[in-house]
Amino acid sequence: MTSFDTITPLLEKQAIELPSWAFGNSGTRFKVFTTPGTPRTPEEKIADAAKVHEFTALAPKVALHIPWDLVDDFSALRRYAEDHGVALGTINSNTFQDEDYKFGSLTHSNPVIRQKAIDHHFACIDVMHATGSQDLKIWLADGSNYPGQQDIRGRQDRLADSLQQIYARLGEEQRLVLEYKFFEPAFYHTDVPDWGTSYAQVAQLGDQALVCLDTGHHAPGTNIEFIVAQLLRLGKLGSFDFNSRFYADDDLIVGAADPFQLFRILYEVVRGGGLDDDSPVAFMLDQCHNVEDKIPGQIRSVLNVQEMTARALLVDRDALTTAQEAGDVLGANGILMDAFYTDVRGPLAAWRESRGLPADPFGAYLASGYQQRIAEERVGGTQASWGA
Ligand code: LRH
Ligand code: MN
Ligand code: MN
Repeated sequence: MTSFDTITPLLEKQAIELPSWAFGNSGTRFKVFTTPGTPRTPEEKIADAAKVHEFTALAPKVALHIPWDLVDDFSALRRYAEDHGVALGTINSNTFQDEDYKFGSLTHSNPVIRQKAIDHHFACIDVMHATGSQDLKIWLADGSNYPGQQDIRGRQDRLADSLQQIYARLGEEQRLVLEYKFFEPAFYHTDVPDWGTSYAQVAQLGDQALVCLDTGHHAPGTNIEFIVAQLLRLGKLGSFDFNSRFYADDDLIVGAADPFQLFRILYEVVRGGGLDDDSPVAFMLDQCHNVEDKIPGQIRSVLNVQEMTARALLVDRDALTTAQEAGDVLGANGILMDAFYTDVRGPLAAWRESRGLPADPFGAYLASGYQQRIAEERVGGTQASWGA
């Protein structure tokens, strides 16, 4: 197996973007439980995200959701983030909480409503210029509930036109990433339900348009690592929204439900050059912490990604290729499983200490007193999303 020392230069460069909404209260349509110390402003969310980076050195960027993180002065928010040791990352648009979008946004048949949705994305691009963000992430709730309710073909055409207009507004360094999700909130058809549709739409736009893969957005049993391999092969994997699921879009801690799946995904990332310096892939979390404390939840998440990345990097790829080409079925499988079963927690802890970080970032955070301080200081936290 590859030795741990040889993989640390790659691990050192690992960067995982945190979603601002992971720090707010969230829940299901049944109840949003509150957590003491929950941020009340975008600034407080950023301050909490910065703590995750301080203890792990893994999370140098914070993604924003507009309008959840709307502020008067995004340049000032950028400076605030930088003062806290982090940068602002992906700007996520939101066309799913406005009455006007009941029957769609970028796909809507009413030109006034469709223009409103396009204009929202123009406003997001303006925000990106102020925040220094690279990516505009678009996820659409657009779809229908009943066969015959909508012209699904016409909606694809309008989507293509809307995306074209948004794409034309991007700056040279900016990118559009189109996220797909197979269902919810629409239950019959969704306008961007799968990687193929996202790929077909972004391929028409140009090099600055790529696919976003949210690990929670597939039907049960989907071979997600195959999609990762294919999109990397096509040069169109722009970003990940990491989380884990047992049933639907559960938004649980990445690596919690199925660590082996996370390993397999990260192996294909490594295999496909997704960790290389010139890789287009941005790694992001998209999670909600409904019942657990949010900052420790995010720390656990980035550590899970780091651990599985380390294991994926430990795969002896030369030996694997030899076994694969020799038709050695069990030998090849054994080589992959050897890396998966390697406990990297000890070497990772020692390596962290050698870089001046806590060996146990999770424990160090809990002992730091920050959680108690914010619980005392902050009263009346905000809700992260659409949970109520
Ligand atoms: C949709 C989604 C998308 C949204 C986020 C809050 O399910 O994954 O990325 O922006 O949740
Ligand atoms: Mn997502
Ligand atoms: Mn989702």
